[in-house]
Amino acid sequence: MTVHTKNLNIAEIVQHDIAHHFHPFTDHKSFHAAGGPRVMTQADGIWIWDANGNKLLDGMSGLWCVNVGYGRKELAEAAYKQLLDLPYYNTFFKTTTVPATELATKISSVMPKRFKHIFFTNSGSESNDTIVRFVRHYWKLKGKPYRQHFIARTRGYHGSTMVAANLGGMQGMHEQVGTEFPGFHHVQQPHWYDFGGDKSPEDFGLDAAAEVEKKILEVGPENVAAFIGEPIQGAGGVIIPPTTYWPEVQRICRKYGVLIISDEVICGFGRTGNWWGFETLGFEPDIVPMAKGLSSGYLPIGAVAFADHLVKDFFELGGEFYHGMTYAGHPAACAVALKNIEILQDEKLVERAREIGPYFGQALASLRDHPIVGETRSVGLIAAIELSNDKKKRGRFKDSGRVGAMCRDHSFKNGLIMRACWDTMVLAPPFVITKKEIDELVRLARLALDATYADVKGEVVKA
Ligand code: PXG
Repeated sequence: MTVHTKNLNIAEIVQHDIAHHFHPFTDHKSFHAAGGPRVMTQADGIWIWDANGNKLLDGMSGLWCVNVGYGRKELAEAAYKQLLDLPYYNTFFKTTTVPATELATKISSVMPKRFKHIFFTNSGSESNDTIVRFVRHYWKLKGKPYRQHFIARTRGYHGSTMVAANLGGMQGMHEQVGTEFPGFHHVQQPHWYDFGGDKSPEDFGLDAAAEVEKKILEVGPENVAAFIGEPIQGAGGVIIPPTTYWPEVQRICRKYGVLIISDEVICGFGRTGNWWGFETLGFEPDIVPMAKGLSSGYLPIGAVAFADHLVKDFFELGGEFYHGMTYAGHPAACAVALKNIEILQDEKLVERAREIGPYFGQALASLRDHPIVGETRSVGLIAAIELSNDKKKRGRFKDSGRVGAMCRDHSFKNGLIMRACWDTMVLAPPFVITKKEIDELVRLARLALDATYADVKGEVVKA
């Protein structure tokens, strides 16, 4: 791969960025004090280059999205062709475009049969906003206007619009917004490592599910509209629930007539080794928001799949749904997403994520002997490494997030992009990663752990 950065004035770009660019999820004071951004310029497969020519292994597929890997010409060509044919038309007023209709059909074809109708959005956040609007209206149509409350989990992430942030269980986000919206409730995340104590993971999974029932009873079953969860929490720290959790949550929701929303923005399109995280975790949702892997991040697009039993009544009784975004079903984004799904199918990349998953898991497990690694866990190609000051007791370093950030920075410096969720290091590499590249990823991760250990040695309890 030729890296063509010769004509870039990097110092000027950095200067302009500091002067004009307001970044998302960024503390600008410390960001600017540390010299501003690292400028990314090119990528291929699982590798990404910055403007200084440094080559990094992207262990995060961008932001959990570039599942088919970088440098896919077919995706660029699909966008180019569509932009020439018809760059834009809406899908509001009894019109459609070929890619929008074909993509709805394609998504439906890779889902369980009951999901025949797809609503398009531009992001995961918008998908979850769409769902709240749909569900609240749906229950009114069904003569149950009190069913307006949503139950979600702590450290769940469902996006950053106001409604999505309220569905999410990120305390920092709630505090900045001020008070939470009424009608959004949270129960504890099914995180055995931190909260399981002496219980077996299976028993803990049942107890965590029981929290959902407790909350339903507290809010009043007649008031609860839906339960939302990521099959595996992503931004919350790759929380893989015990196998007992989701089937029990499903049993409880069915008992009280509560709809189940499986947020597949990260897990969808093969990340866990099946097309959908709910298949891996063993439950059957009514509503499925998706984004990220839908287009492998090449263009922004999101969608929501609704099960037939909901759509039937909604279409029959609902009249006009007063909701939609200008770019929903954007033809170029749809053309790219369509091609992306074809690539997943033609190259059997979902099967690949499933087959290479155990190798990835074993390679990461080799890090368990490290003095600051408390646990490694993975499913398919999504994984976590827990940093611990006391391996035996599953202890945590003080000032949650401090040591994780150190490890992330060391990792970046050494050539591996690994993300820190507090003191949990997380990984979600592109599905095209090879065994040899997995070995390299783990070698680089160990270097980052070693460098972190050197910084915090004095805080670590000897095993
Ligand atoms: N649901 C889930 C499960 C997500 O992970 C969203 C919804 C929202 O999608 P949009 O497209 O609106 O961003 C997400 C997004 C992180 C991080 O730091 C994760 C996400 C977004 C930004 C940062 O890990 N996930």
